[in-house]
Amino acid sequence: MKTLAILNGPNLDRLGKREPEIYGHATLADLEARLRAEFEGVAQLEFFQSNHEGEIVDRISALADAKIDGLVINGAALTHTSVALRDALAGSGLRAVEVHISNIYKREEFRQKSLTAPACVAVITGLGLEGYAAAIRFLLR
Ligand code: CA2
Repeated sequence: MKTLAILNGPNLDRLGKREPEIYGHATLADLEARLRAEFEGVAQLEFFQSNHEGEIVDRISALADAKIDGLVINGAALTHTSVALRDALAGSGLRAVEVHISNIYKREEFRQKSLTAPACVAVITGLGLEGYAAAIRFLLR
């Protein structure tokens, strides 16, 4: 069975608690439960969320050393700012799919640039939480 990691960046622990008009009503725990149910017996899923850039960088390094089969990453605001996150992804050798719940291209200009996308094989943006499942399906192919 393949092992995939799902990494979520800053403030995504607040999912479902504020701004439902942008991010919906489901919480991060709901997302994890949905994905575990959908991929039970198909993939081993490891979930990690942090509000701290360095912790996410450290986790990517550990996942690279563990040679997992792929990574789904919603870097949240770090997507638009973090060279460290981009370098961690690029140096990891992992197949990563970047996911955004909202369509970043319909939002403020500062969200329309992703520093991390060039270090990923694909970007899914605007499919809501379904984007995570779509990314996992792709990585399992
Ligand atoms: O659309 C996405 O998934 C984003 O990655 C979400 C980030 C944002 O900075 C990106 O531009 C796009 C924000 C995550 C914060 O999510 C919250 C959810 C509920 C309440 C507060 C924050």
